[in-house]
Amino acid sequence: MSEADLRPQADPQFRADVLDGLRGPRRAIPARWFYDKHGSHLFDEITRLPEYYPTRIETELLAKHRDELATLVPAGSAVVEFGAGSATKTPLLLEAIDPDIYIPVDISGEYLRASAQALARQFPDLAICPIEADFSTDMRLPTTKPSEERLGFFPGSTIGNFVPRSSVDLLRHMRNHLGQGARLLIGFDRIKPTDILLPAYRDAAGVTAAFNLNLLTRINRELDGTIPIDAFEHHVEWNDREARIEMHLRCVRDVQFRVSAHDFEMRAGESIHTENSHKFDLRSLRILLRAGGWTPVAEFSDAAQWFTLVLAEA
Ligand code: AVI
Repeated sequence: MSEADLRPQADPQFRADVLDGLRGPRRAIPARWFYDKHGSHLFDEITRLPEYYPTRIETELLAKHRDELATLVPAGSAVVEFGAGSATKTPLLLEAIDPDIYIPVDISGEYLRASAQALARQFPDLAICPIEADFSTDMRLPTTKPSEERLGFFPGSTIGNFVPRSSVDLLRHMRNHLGQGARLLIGFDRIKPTDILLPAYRDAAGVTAAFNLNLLTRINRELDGTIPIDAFEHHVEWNDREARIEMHLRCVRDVQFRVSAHDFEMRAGESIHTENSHKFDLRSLRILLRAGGWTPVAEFSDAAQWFTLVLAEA
C-alpha cells in the first residue's frame, strides 16, 4: 500500500474549487479553504496581533454593551454562532445573555470540538451542540424548543469575506434557518484609512503571510500537489472601487507544478486571489442587512468608528 493510499480522502469540493480556481486567467481560490487545523490556529494568532484591531474592538464593544444586550435578547434563548466561537468573544456574549443552548457551526471539525470543549468547562450548565458544516452552503440546525428565541451570532466581520451577492444570499440563508422573529448579532469592519487597514493584513511578524501561504501547503498535502511554496509571496492591496482588502499569493518566479495529477504553469508576477475582506460604512451595512431580510434594531460602534456591532431582527 502506498503513502497516497493511506492518506484520508480529500474533500471533493476542495479539489474542485482548487482545480477550477487555478485555471487562469484570473486565478482565485475561495477563502474558506484557509481554515484547516493549522490555518485556524494561525487565524487565532492573527486576532491577537497588535495591527489586527477588529477582534480587540469587537470584544470591547461586547463587554461595554453587555447590559444593553441583555435587555434586547431574552434569557434562555438558543445562540447559533456562525464560525467556531473565539475564546474571548463568545464567553462575553454567553455571560451577557444567558442562553439555554449554544450551537457553534464551523467548517473545521477539530477546531470546533476543541473550542466547544473549552466552553463546556467554562459554562457547565449550558447545552452545547457543535455542528461541523460550511455555514455558507449547508446548515442543518438542531430543532430547539418552539418557545426558544433564536439569536444568530456572526462576529468578526466575516460577512466581509463574501462578495455582496453572496453576502445577501448568506444573510437570507441565515434568516431562513433561524426563522421569523429571530435576531442576529453581526460585526462589521468599517472603512478607514489604508495606513490602518493595510498593516492589519500585512503584519510585521508575518503571521498573515503564513496564514495565506498555508493554503498552498494544504493543497500540496491534501491534493497531491507539488507547488514550490518559496516561489510565492503574500500580497495585500486595498481595492477602493470594491471597498475591500484583497489578499493574493504572488509568484516571484516562473513555476510549473501539479495538483491532483493536473499540470499548471504560472509566470513571475501572476497571482492567485485568495481573500476579499470588504469594509463598510453605516449606510452600506444597513442596506446589506435589509437586502438580506434583517432589520437593524441597535448599533454599537467604538468612538473612532472602526468597527460596528449590529443587532438585527428577522
Ligand atoms: C475571518 N475574517 C473576518 C478575517 C478578515 O479580517 O477578513 C480573515 C483574515 N484574513 C487575514 N487576516 C484576517
